[in-house]
Amino acid sequence: SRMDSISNEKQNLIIVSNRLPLSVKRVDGSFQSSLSSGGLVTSLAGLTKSTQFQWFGWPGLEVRDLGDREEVSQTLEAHNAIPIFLDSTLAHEHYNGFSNRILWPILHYQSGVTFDDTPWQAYKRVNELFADAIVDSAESGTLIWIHDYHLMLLPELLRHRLTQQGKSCAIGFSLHTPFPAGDFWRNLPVRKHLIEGLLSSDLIGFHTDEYKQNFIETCASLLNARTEIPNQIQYKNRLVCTNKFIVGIDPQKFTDTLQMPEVQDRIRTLKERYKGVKVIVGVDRLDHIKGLTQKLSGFDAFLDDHPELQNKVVLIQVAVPSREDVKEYQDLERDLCTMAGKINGKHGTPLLYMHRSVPFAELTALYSVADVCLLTSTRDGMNLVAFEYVACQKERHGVLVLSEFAGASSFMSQGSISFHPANKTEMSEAIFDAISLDPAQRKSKYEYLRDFVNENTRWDSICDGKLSATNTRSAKWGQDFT
Ligand code: ADQ
Repeated sequence: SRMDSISNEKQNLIIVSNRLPLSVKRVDGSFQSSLSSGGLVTSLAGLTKSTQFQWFGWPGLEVRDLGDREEVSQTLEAHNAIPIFLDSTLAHEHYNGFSNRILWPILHYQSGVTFDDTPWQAYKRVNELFADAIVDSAESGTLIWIHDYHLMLLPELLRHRLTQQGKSCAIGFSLHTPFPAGDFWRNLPVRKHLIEGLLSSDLIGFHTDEYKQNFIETCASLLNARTEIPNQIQYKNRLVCTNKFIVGIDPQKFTDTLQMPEVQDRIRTLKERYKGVKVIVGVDRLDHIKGLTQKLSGFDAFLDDHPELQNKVVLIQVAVPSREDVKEYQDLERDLCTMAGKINGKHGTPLLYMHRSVPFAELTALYSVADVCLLTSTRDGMNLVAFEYVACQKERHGVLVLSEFAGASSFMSQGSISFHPANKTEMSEAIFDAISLDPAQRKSKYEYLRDFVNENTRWDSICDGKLSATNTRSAKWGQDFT
């Protein structure tokens, strides 16, 4: 029956990420869940439309009482989400201590990271707890798709447990960050453990060829793995495939939202407010890698270079709060506030700096009225905001000004204006070029980007292929699971 086939499908795919796509909150003694935000959730949102799966992850809060845990599990069950409970100290050390303060900066080429054993032990422990929680739900043939840098040891820990239980499962791993080049990875004292952890996967996916190649070279130099066959790594009798998979968005979700009457109203209001003014938009999690201090300096330089444009340009910057428990992120927020104040004091008030999340409808309205989208990442796995801006520019043909260090730049540079984020003169020129492009040039750039965004939606091709990997091995991702 249909129900049978759905529940069979459900058995076939397990997705794992540190955080569940739903955040759970305690409200008046009971539990409520809501959709989390961020790149990973956006990138997998499309899956929920087409595919049945179970999603394992941390629910985002500490739940000690067994009865409460049962209640949280039931709340999440309706969304196929399965919570892995962690006590708050352990979760904090794993997430903030190791993942965000040590691993994240190294993956993004930031130097000056201090290693500490306590968070490392927590990282290992959390990966073990994830493996323990998942192994019993998997059956032979289940495809297990693990996401991101918080869980790099999980493929090995899970493989070990599965083998002990006599289960044979394909394990895929997707990294959502860059993987650094050369010997940068050596900055991490536990560099070998993490690479070995990953190499129990059958397939490791990266956003770009560059990250993939960096990883393969690190496996060769650090572990003496054999890498002469392109895209393959042979290590300890295992054959691991690697590939590039373009993570995209669901552009339809944006075009549909733009049609909503309240969004149209909002667009009219914004157009009225910024009549005769060029609107530049930026939307970023408040994170060092997004190059927000560089963005504000570059904008400041641009205003210095073009006094004739005073009151004719505005930068609307949404800085979405992120990792607020980490000191480096608190410091960055303070610096940005100071810079924003100085720019507004010096040049009239050309900068609208918002340190908050904005509702989705407001986000699409902003994208839609902006003449330019300015993204200044110093390093960035992909950057989905670039895709989202394009999805909202059907009428205006606005210009994407995109740092050459965003992964997206390796696909979108032809349709955008690229620049080096550390060079504020270059950034100033890029902004000026963007607002000066004539309609024909804008149209041709826009069409290039539109086609790219529409052709690479939500990993659909991967997901379809992935599912069939256990059955027909016919599609793209299926072929990669050999
Ligand atoms: P992020 O660093 O979070 O993702 P990005 O790819 O730009 O960066 O995705 C951010 C997402 O958050 C976008 O989809 C955006 O719409 C959403 N968002 C922004 N503001 C929001 C708000 N106010 N409320 C809700 N959602 C909001 C990481 C990597 C990236 C990589 C992605 C996907 O750092 O490089 O592209 O994962 O792999």
